[in-house]
Order: sequence, then structure tokens, then C-alpha cells
Amino acid sequence: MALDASIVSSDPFSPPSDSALWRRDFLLGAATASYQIEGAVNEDGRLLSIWDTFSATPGNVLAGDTGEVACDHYHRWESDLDLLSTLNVDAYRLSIAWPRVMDEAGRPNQKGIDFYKRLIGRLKEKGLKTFVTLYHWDLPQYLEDRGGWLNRDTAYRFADYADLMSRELSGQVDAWATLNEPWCSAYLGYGNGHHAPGLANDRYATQAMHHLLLAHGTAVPVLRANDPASLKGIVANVGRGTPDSNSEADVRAAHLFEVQHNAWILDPLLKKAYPKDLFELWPGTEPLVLDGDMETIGAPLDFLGINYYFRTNVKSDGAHGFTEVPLPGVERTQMGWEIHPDGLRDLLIGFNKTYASLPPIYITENGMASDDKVVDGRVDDSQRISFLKRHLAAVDSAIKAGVDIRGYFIWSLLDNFEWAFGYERRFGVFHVDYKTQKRTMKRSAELVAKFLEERNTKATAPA
Ligand code: IFM
Repeated sequence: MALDASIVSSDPFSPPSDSALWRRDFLLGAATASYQIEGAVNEDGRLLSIWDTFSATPGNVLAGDTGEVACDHYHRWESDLDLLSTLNVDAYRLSIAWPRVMDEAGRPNQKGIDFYKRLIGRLKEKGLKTFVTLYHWDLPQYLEDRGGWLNRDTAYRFADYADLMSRELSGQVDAWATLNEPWCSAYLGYGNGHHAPGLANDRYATQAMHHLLLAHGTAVPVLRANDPASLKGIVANVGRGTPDSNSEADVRAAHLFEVQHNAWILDPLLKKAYPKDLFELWPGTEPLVLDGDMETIGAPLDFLGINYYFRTNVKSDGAHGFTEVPLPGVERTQMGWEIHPDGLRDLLIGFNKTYASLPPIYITENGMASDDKVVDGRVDDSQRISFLKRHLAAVDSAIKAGVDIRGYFIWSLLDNFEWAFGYERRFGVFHVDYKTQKRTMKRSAELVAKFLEERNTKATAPA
């Protein structure tokens, strides 16, 4: 795909000359996840995942959409990786589908494994850094049938899976993330039922979270042993909560919002303890924790992945919790999420102060959905261009404030299956026509490519 010659450096994407984004060692990449793009759910021995089951149940996903075909990436992976080259990015973040690579008895499924070997091999040939997430929500259904993340044994099965994949891909992966967004798996999956497996109970959510974090902590030493040269980390989605008023109750509500969204995950990982305030919010929901678990969970990390999307304005609910008060007149995305780049900067600076053992950070997801249309072969996604630019500026200002941030991944490379919202919400910098599977470079992608071309030329030019 050729770049449009009309894109000149006066285009509004280029960051200021003192921005860290010009540094060659600051990684700029794009991200995807297996269930959202692969399709081919019944091919080459792949087993059912909880999202196959959940999305096949009427009423769970908008318009009855499923990941059965998605972006057909399983068959189109080579040309999709070429899109990364067109984008000029340094890195690609992908996830492995657990039910594609391992059967119920824990035996490898070589055909599934070979798919990822080919894919990651090609990324290496292209000189791209590879960030691999082991669990981006597609739990094998047979494990859910035994209790899923409510069953402690799932954590040990996850370590087996991490063992298999890190032996198979040793030396090929630059960074392993154990889990993507355990908050979503635990809270949306087991706390409010919005995601697979669709259970709704706060006590389930805290227990599922504990087992997810235990899975992470059990897998980290396995990954270290099998693939010593790579980075090991985890990816957390974080939320900014701001108080609707200066009242003590509303300020407390905003604090509790951030405890529930951030400290619930980051405290056990970085302080080896759950935040006490979580159980003020959800009294009586303390998970069952065995001796040694918190040590396991708090194993040192090489990096922390941060996913950020929006801010939530809250007030006290008059009891122990918070309730959202949507702000009128603010800019929002197709998801209805408020665009608030300062929230990203403030959270990063706050984490740097709160956690003495904060590892280097990669922004592993940031981006927005818009109702993008192809008109005369082009997609003008001007709101996304401005969104990316403002969030990258927020990252740069956190770096200038002393936070060690090493890279940024756009969510997402392609429009894809947006979970309970199906295919309606478009997050990609490449548009996907789901009828024909045609990919069209959006204007945001053109500008990212142009900026990176310029950055690479500058970085390699003789002084
Ligand atoms: O599409 C998701 C992704 O799978 C996880 N992080 C948030 C994205 C947008 O909702």
C-alpha cells in the first residue's frame, strides 16, 4: 500500500521536536488480540473458548456478532503483517489463543503452535519487536466447565500453557505479558456478567482476580526459565476517576473508583497486598488466599503494560461506593467514552509516586472507536488523529515528569470484534470491510506512517 504523496510534514500529527517520541528507542507499535481478529474458530484443532460460547448465546453481543470469522486473520496474517510494515511501526503486540495450542489433556496442538511460529518468525524477519500476550480472554471452555477462574487449578493450567509456549517460542519473543486486563476478566466476566463467562457476583470477581493474579505469578518464573532473554510483565487497564464536587464524600468516591480499577490489580503486584478499601466498597468479598500466594503474585516484573482509554466522573452513592455522573458537553468517542488525555498523564505520574517498585512502563493500548466509513477509497478519521496526538503528548509529559515509559501501542491495527459490542465499534487504524475483508488505510495510519518515516530518517541521518 503506497503512502499518499500529499501527506506532508506540516500535517498535524508530528510531535514537537523535544518530544521523546522522536527517540529511536521509544517503541511505537500497534496491537491486536487473537479472538478479536483471527476467526477460524474450528480450524486445525482449535477448541472452544468461553467467547465462542458467550457470543453464541443470544443477547450477549450486539447484533448477535461472534468471532467466528472476525478479520479472517488466521488466513490473511501475511498481508496483515505487511500492513505493519506500511505503518512503519517498531513493534507488534499480539495474543495467543490458548484453545488453539493445547488440548484438554495438556497436549500441544502442533498446527496451532505452528501458526504462531510462522507469524512471529515473519515479524522477526521484518525486524519488528514482538510483544506476546498469553491470555487476552479466550479461556478454553473445558476449563470454564470446571469453574474457570473461580477454580484455583486454572492458575496451574495457565502455568502449563505458559511453559509450553515459552519453550516453543524461546528466543523469538521480545516481551511476554501473562495477562491482558485482569480487571476485565474478573469484573466484567465474573462481577457484572458483561463479558464471558457472564457471571455476576462481587465475591466471584474478587476470587477470580486472585486466581488470575496467581496464574500470572506462577507463570513468571516459568517464562524466565524457558526464555531468559525476553521481558516478562503483565498488562493492566487503568481508569481515572474524578470527583463530581469537592465534597469529602465525592472525593472519597473518586478514590474508591481508582481503588477498584487500579489498586485492586497494582497493589498485589507491586505491594503484595490487596487494598483494604476494596472491601469497604464490596464488604465481605475477601478472596480465599493461601500462604505464599501474595509472594508469588508479587514476583518482580520487567515491565508493566498500561492500557488507558477514558476518565469517569463520579459522586458518592450515599453508602460505601461511587456512582457515575456523566459530564455534559465533553468530547466522547463512538463508545461514549470521554476523551481525557490528562487522565493518562496524571495516572502515570501518580503510579510513579505510589509504587516504589514500579517497573518500566509500556502503554500497551490506547486508541478510540469511531464510526469510520470508506468514502472514495479513503477513511478520514480526524478525531482519532487528534486523539492519538493528544495522548502521545500526555505520555511525553509523564516522561518529562520522570516516569520511565518505553513505548506506546495503538489499539488497534485493524477494526475488529469489540467484545460485547461486536463489529459496530471501529478501533482500527486500518478499516476492515467485513463483507469483503478488504483493508483500507485510514488517514490516522497514513499520518503515523509518515511521522515514523520522518523519525527513522532523522534518527539514522549522520550528525
Ligand atoms: O478491544 C479492547 C481490548 O481487547 C482490550 N482493551 C480495550 C479494548 C477496547 O475496548
